[in-house]
Amino acid sequence: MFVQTNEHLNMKSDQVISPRVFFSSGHLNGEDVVYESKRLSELAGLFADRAAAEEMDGNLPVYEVYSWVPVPQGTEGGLFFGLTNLHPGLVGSEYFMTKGHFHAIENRGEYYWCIQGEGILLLMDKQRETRAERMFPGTLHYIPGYTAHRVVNTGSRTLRFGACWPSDAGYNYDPIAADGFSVRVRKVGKVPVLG
Ligand code: S6P
Ligand code: ZN
Repeated sequence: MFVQTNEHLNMKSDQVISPRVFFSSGHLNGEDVVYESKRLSELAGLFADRAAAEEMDGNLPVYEVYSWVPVPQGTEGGLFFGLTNLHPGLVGSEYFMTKGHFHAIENRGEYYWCIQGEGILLLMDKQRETRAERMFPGTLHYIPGYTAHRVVNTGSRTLRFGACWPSDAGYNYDPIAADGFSVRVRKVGKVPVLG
């Protein structure tokens, strides 16, 4: 990786500081980057066919999340930056997906953008009305406040997407843990079907 140093810039080192966080297509590296890996064993309850999930290897990685947290969680006015790698796979006929969440401060919005792969972003409002947006490289998605968001990998390679959200948004997983989304995405024949 090419890193521009202060020497390249020919400036006094107290005028320009070197970047401390690096974004490459699959990783975030640097200060204040938090990494989390989600394995099938902790996600089994998301899938309609729980028995199928429990028959599979619980160590299977389903997705990894890198979050750059440059200010403490809960800071008003700041932003976080994330990168999620959601692997391809099926539990029964249902595609691998993220847990999905509302934000703890419900009115906080977010951007997602797709870097690699293909999938579906499910957006569910408080009345459980769900709409879906296709994701493929280059798509940009605005997630309004009061809207639960989940990504489903309908492709054959890792679906990679970026995210940017307010540092005081927080997470509320409880409504999804209790009732799920109102729409599931299943593979029927060779294609994804919502229902
Ligand atoms: C955070 C943002 C993403 C997700 C990540 C995993 O607001 O939406 O970084 O945390 O894609 O999804 P989930 O639903 O397991 O947190
Ligand atoms: Zn979010």
